[in-house]
Amino acid sequence: EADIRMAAGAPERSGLFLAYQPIVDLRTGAVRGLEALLRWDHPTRGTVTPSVFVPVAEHTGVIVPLGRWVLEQACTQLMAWRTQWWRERRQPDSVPSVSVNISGRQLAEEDFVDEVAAILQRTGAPAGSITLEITESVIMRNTESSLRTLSALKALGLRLAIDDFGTGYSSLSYLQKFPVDVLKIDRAFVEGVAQGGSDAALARTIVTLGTTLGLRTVAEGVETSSQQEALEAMGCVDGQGYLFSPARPVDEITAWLRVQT
Ligand code: G
Ligand code: G
Ligand code: MN
Ligand code: NA
Repeated sequence: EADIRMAAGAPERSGLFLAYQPIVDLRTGAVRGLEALLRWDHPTRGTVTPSVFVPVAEHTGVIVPLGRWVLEQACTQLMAWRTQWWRERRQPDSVPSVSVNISGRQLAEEDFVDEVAAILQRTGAPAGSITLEITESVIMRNTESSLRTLSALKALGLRLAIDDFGTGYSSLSYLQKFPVDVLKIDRAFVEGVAQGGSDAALARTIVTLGTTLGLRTVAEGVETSSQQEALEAMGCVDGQGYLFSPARPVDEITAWLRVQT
């Protein structure tokens, strides 16, 4: 706990960095986006996974400054790619959009929307190329204030995704009210999607719901081509998972992007 508290105060010097996992078109493999995921090369404990330190950062509240740093890093990286792509091929817009995970603690901060606006302004990142991922359970925890905050973020031009969809007891009438663009189908449903049982039925229901509401659906945790084919057959357009690529550090993902875009 003391470790993450210290690290959040000086993220770069403490070995925290962002890795990026591609989100691709399930049919063509074309890159649709990149999800920024925190990694921590701990000086003595090796690589610590975010499923260990993110909950601690949330519990202690240091996720607020840390999350701000993550967003600024991701926006800065997006601009670095756009500059590179402009120099090399005059096509900054072919750089895919970047997704950033936002924790409930950040969303609940009174000045969250102002902070996001300030980061966009400082980095020059186009709002339309940034997607904020918020879990379904966080959104549903306080629907009225979520609705207000999400609407303000939407007004800045950001894209919004509901993360881990299907696990957080959404009321469908609320879903229609929220100004979201993307539903991310939780990995738990993707796992059994090729077996045709209840996972498949639930995944199909989410895709249909997304289509009905005019939202994109992204399947998370796609590991096999039979999952990919089953999802495609359901009408799910985008996917993300080890089948395509794990999250990779900037240098590696930049090399990968050069080939893919
Ligand atoms: O990358 P990995 O699968 O190990 O991520 C584990 C968990 O940590 C996931 O739930 C992911 O959403 C979360 N996570 C990773 N990076 C961030 C981040 O920058 N901010 C927040 N709030 N959560 C993150
Ligand atoms: O909770 P969130 O969806 O933001 O986090 C994504 C998490 O899923 C990260 O920890 C990432 O490393 C992990 N992940 C990404 N692709 C796969 C996959 O194909 N299989 C599994 N098991 N995990 C994955
Ligand atoms: Mn996510
Ligand atoms: Na998720």
